[in-house]
Amino acid sequence: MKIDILTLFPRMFDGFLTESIMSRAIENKIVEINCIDFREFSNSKHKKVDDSPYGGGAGMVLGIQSIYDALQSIPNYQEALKIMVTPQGKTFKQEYAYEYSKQDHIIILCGHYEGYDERIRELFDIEISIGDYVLTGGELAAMVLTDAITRVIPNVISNDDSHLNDSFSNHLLEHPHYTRPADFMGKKVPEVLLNGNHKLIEEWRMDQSVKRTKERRPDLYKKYLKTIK
Ligand code: 6GU
Repeated sequence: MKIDILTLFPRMFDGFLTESIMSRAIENKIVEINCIDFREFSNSKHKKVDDSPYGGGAGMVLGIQSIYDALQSIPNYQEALKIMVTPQGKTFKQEYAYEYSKQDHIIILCGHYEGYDERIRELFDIEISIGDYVLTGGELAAMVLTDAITRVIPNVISNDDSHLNDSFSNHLLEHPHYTRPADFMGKKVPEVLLNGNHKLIEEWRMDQSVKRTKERRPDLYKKYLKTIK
């Protein structure tokens, strides 16, 4: 899979792309990720990408020209799934991560400034937000999408398909986990995990998952109940 990220701040992605699971997925050629600084495509003398809004008002508006030209420079951009990240988009969820992970090519546009020229929207297939809060720019949102999509591509996480039991994949939060020591300054690991009875352990884990979900995420719990009826 190839992911092209259109951004004015490509260096924000340096750490993200050079550490941990992302860097391994890139090294193993499972994903190829390019950050494209669309300022370089600006026609204006000073590489301006924004301008004041028609009709007046405060702030600046990201113009269409540099983004249009940057998009055109990407081979086969017509075939790619083109995502614009914006707080006005549909809220991203795990389900979309799975769906988008099946694509061969994704292009993500990160915005900044007050807003985009409305005509930019027409160049993209979907608009995605990562939640109900406002970020200074779309870069973190693009990283969130890239990370969530990449990790569910087969062979990215080594003990493969471990993500199939992730929270949200089955509408349940994960059960608690423990590792050594069994007793840390009097804080003990639940007895059931120490006795090696795998059937009991599975039952306990499922129980904990359901209990946690009910307490912490009643919205998810409702969805879960529907799956078992
Ligand atoms: Cl995609 N962009 C910005 N600037 N803020 C956000 C967001 C995106 N998603 C949630 N907040």
